[in-house]
Amino acid sequence: YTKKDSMNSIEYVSNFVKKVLRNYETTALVVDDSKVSRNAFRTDLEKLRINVLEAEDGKEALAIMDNPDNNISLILTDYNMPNMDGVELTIKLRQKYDKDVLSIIALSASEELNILSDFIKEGANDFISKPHKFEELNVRVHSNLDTLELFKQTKDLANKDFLTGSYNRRYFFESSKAILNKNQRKDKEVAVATLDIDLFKNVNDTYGHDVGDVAIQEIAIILDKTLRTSDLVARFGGEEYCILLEDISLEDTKHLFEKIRSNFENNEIKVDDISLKYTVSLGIAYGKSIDINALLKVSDEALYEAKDTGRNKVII
Ligand code: GH3
Ligand code: MG
Ligand code: MG
Ligand code: MG
Repeated sequence: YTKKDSMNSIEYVSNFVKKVLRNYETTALVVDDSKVSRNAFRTDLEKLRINVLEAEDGKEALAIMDNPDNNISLILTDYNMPNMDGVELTIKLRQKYDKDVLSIIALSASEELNILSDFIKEGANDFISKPHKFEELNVRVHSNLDTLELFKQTKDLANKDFLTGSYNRRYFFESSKAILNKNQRKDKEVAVATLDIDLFKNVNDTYGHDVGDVAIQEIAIILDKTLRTSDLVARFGGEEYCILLEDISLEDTKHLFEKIRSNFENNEIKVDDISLKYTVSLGIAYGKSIDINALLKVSDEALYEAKDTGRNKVII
């Protein structure tokens, strides 16, 4: 890491720490038929605190990639390997993983330099010549991880809401398509919920807009605690959230949203010396449908009924 003149030492240390933490969460896959070569890359990647998995050919590499638990964001691949060479592997990888989620670095001995243009043409991001120097590996790996991070930041800016960090309405509509398609194929029901804070204007009027903002942020926290990471949750506007659930029975849907409603009722938010409580109303649509707008219309009508009949309730 080189220190830029404009950076003070605290910024420098904090950037350094951020990179080390990022590397701890990064898993690289080294694909090479030579054990000696795999070891050489493993040793240096581990010096950078990056987790390393190994594959001795393209087929094994694809199998390791297929397991989402491995969560690989960086592949270093040799060219000459039995069964499937590195360029073929790159072609296969790019059919499934775009450059925003996976960086591919080609490894090549100098006599194979003509191979590099094939690698890049098929979607490799970068190359390192073999035998490698630690400093070259260091800078190329970090520049690739920086690019992946930039992609993630850009996607978050487009998909997430600034106040709460929750997904936004645009992302909800976009992601709901694949979920509804999948459940239509499986002939399964889905649940869509619209959640809205009760009498939220009172919170703003009594405590001010800043405290109101904290109350909205609390929705994200409570939903995060109660729902699965695979559930689609988005802030739709002001103090309104929408949720799309799959693989859930009608009974479990009722229980889950009743629990969420009571979690809000029993929750106390502390902002400085203010302590406040609020309730929410929920409208739920449950059934087989491929049309997100139709589902939202039903959940919205149920929400209005909940508001009309006293608030702090779930209508399904
Ligand atoms: P109801 O129980 O019928 O939902 O009553 P309500 O007062 O919650 O009514 P409504 O949903 O229409 O009010 C939403 C209020 O939320 C109005 C608006 O001032 C406020 N609001 C919208 N976005 C934000 C925000 O980002 N921050 C804060 N603090 N307030 C917001
Ligand atoms: Mg080889
Ligand atoms: Mg409201
Ligand atoms: Mg509202």
